[in-house]
Amino acid sequence: ISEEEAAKAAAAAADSGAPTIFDKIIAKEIPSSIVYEDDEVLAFRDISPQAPVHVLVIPKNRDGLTQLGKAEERHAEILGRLLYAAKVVAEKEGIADGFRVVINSGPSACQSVYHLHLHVLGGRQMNWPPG
Ligand code: IU
Repeated sequence: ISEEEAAKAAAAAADSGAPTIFDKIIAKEIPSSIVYEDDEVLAFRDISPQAPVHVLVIPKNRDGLTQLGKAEERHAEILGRLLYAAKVVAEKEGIADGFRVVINSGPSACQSVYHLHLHVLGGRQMNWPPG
């Protein structure tokens, strides 16, 4: 499908709280290209990369974090770990001197998978404003 169709589909996706494909990636039932992993965090290459480096950083235990907009104070620690893992990923990928971290939260931000994830993007000039 085209980029526009993908964006429309993402905008229409809803936060149902149902399990997502990321659970299968965490369980390694679906293969992924893992860049970094620890007890709480998994980072793997996005299947549809938007830059030479495009890695998703996710909590292994979603624990209600379907989207950033649903975060509660008890999530503060894992949110910090995810952000720190993004920096570790950037270093591992050789883009620590310039990279972008994006979180799409909710339909109007075109979130399509309702398991909180950070996009780590780099390896090219990133432009501003984002689309
Ligand atoms: P979004 O922020 O929810 O729109 O991002 C979801 C991302 O998950 C998007 O960039 C997809 O390409 C990516 N992705 C993936 O890497 N593997 C998958 O099996 C699926 C989506 I579904």
